[in-house]
Amino acid sequence: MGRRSQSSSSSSTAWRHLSPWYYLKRPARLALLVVGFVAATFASWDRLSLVRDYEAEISRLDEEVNRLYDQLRMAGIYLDDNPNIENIIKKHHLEVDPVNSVRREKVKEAMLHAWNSYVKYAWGQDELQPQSKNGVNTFGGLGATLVDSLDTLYIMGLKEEFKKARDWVAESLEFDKDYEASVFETTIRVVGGLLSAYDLSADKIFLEKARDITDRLLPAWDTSSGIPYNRINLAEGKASNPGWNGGNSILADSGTEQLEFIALSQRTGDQKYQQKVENVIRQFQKIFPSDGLLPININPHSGAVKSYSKITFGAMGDSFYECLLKVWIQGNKTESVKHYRQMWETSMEGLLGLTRKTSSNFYYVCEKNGDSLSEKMDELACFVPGMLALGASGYSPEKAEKIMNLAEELAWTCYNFYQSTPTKLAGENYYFHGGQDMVVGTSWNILRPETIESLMYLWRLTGNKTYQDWGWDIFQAFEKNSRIESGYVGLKDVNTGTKDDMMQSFFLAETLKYLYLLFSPPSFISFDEWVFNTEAHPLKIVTRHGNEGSSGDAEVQSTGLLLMPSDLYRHDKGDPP
Ligand code: DMJ
Repeated sequence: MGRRSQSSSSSSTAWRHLSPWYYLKRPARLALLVVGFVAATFASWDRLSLVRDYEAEISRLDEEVNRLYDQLRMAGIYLDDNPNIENIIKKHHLEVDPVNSVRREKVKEAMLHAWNSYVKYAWGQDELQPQSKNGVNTFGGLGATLVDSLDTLYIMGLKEEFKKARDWVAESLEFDKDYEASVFETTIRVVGGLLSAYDLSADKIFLEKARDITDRLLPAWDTSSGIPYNRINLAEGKASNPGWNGGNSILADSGTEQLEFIALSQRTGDQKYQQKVENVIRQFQKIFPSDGLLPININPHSGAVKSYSKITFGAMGDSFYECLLKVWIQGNKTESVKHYRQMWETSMEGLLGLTRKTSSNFYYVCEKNGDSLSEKMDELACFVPGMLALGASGYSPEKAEKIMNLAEELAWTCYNFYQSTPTKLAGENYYFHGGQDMVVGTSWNILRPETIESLMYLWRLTGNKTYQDWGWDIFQAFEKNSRIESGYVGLKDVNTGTKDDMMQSFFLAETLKYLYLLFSPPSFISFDEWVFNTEAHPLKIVTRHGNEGSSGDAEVQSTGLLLMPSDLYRHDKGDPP
């Protein structure tokens, strides 16, 4: 037989095994085939059901692990590489406080409610109008609420929400806007929010975006004195001051960018940001009065103050003083930043001079117009108790005690701004006519954070849990009056409880974050390692050596700076300083 007919005969032999007739003629083989088929079917079915069972078991265990992990977080314990709970408690000196755990969870739930409402109705826009269920671009369309919320989401362990926000930043956040942005608001919310997200997550996208927006802000510092204009067109780089202020720059708006710009220089290695803001402080030194109280209006060309303009620790003055202290802390309290502390201490003497007390012992900080005192205090000035408490430890023990006492007295006043109204929410400002007790002036409440902020500092720095209880009272008043189905709103009037239609981005950035920290162990985002900007964005303190010049002396340690989540939860000190 030829090769062709041989191969066709062997292939027909193989094919015959596929023919039913082959098996019908051979019953033994048919039986064997059926048994084999049934056995294989059972084996595969059994295997599939085993895989399904295992998968169900794994997912059940996963849920159990997550539940236990949440319980640990609620108890203030953050697992690192050592899962032995006894060791963790011992190592971190943690107190498991069930009251705090419950409170913290409630605050986290409030954040989720605010965040989910923003996601649903205003995703990517600056702020949510909860009653109208609309988004509005109050900051030029920079996703202000989203960027302001990044670190709060991270800190509260809301990983999926953080990831979604992070992807929006990477894919959709852009700054080429034909919009006159506030240099101050953009710095504290957007630059601060991005830098904080970078320090917490080590994700470089945040640093890139922070650098992009800051480069667009920089032309604002191109004035003859170097004191910045307060507004800038982000697309064109054209800077100016608003006409309503006579062309002047505002103190708080011009002197509060230091933390963010210094942090950016430290993280990029580019000194230009730091140089711009350090020059502003040098200019302020030239005009710094002996009581350390700068009027709120400054001419950016001559660098001179408008001497009869207002002096205040409230609106338009406030964060300048806070910034002086915090740059000193950010700079490791070294020689190169000593002048910030000196200026701050001088200003605190000025603050003592503005402080009065009512017949029923409420301390308050007055404002000054020219030579006359005005017995008015903004709720905005309620950051002062926290600032004093934070700065107290740099004084001699006797002076520190005096400063701490004043901090506690002022916090009592601020708490009573809330307690004294029918809604238990504070108005925007208060009058103390002739030393009489507080009377609400402007009666709105826009979900501001300052009192909560101070309570958080005071609780951490005194260990007195009363401050936590006060914070809880305020939180409950927000829940009662400000929470609606589609977010949180402010009140047009704290006497009647009439609601407004705005969820301010700082409610998520500051108010809820400070509340969460108020009920967390002090070692969590500790004051030894982090400094909070005026919008409550924690920036990591970078090692800075003692005697070098003021610029370029920071030790940029990318590996030390870039925190992974596990680093964030690794705490060495558990007690208040
Ligand atoms: C925030 O944007 C900042 O805290 C700023 O320093 C003052 N105003 C609001 C909150 O009230």
